[in-house]
Amino acid sequence: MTSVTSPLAGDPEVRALLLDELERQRTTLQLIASENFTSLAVMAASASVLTNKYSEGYPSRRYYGGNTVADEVEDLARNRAMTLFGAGHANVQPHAGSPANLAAYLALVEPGDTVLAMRLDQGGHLTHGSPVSITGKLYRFVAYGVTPAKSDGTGERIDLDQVRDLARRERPKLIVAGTTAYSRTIEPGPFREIADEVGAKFMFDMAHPAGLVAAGVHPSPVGTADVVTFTTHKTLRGPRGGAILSGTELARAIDSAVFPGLQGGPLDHVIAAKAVAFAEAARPSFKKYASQVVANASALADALEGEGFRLVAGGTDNHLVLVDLRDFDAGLTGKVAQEALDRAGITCNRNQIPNDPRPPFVASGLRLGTAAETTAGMREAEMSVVAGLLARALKGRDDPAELEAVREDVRALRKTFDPYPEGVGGLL
Ligand code: DSN
Repeated sequence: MTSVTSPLAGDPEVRALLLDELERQRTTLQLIASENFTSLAVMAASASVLTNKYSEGYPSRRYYGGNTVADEVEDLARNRAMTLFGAGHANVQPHAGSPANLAAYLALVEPGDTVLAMRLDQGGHLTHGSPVSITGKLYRFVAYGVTPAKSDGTGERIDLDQVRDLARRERPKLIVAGTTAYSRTIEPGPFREIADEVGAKFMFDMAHPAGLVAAGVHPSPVGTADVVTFTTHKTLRGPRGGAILSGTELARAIDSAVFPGLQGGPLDHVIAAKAVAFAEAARPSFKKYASQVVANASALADALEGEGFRLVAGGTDNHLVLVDLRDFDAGLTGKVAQEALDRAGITCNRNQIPNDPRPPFVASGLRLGTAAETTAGMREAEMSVVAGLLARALKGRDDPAELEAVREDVRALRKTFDPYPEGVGGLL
């Protein structure tokens, strides 16, 4: 890692910071449900010469010259996305998930229209109409949530009766499904039926399960929803970015909502990296990976329950687990837990649980995901070890020696499951 040929040799300050981050990712556990470790191929494409190019517009319809290669790259990415998900149209230009969602709204509804979506503290996303998001200011969002918790774990599921009742009463123009902190399968069919009954369009934000959908281990909303938005960097294991799928009938509306409606020039280097990721996700090895992500989340859930944690929705069907910390320790907040775990080398994020009595900045839950550590090679057996380390760190959160001891154990575990055993090639 001290190669004198590093392209960053002339900027030792930035290089040192990037090496520190590489070291952090290699020596601590990455359990943030929306993160992953990309392949070196994805990383190389996103660090490529296409960062120099301006290509406002779409392939064959650009506002700048010199776009022959950019056109081919974007066509490749679009075609690979369409093939991977079985969609009639793909737009791969959104810079991230939030602009992808905003572009979908721009294409499907008018400012002031009513939209039905899941509330943030119930597992939804900021761009599903939170009052602090531009989406909540532009449109009239009405929120649905989950059913009450039940002691047998069958509660805290998306409340489809509430979705139907609200849809009948509010007559939304658009119904949004999709979550950021929901550990169960989301069937698109019932949403479609409700949308059809009230004459609404249906959008599915599959940012979290996109990789699971690509691999066939989560039901696909493509073909059922009018528009499907997603990010490429979570379970899909691509570069940071967003994308939108639809049928051909909405292609023009979606494309003009992304550009010129919302964005200027696309990030062509990231589009190249998206193309790489779509091809990687089409391989048989990715199906195995995605199944293992789900199996690992389930093993992590079981082990955490064994450590005395209550799991929201009683467990998981996907890549994430939402832990309610209150049964483990009534006085332990998500914020304190996240900070203690950081000191122990376990990276995750605090999260509100449904009907959380604490505000979002404090929260009563932790959200944990298995996409990244599965990429690093961990299996069910390691998930039990991870749950034990997590419980130890939280019990010993006021004891710096115990936190350091956990950190050492994490480091040792990480040596066997290193996401970048050879470093990151010539990139640093
Ligand atoms: N960052 C995404 C997540 O963590 O789920 C939401 O924006």
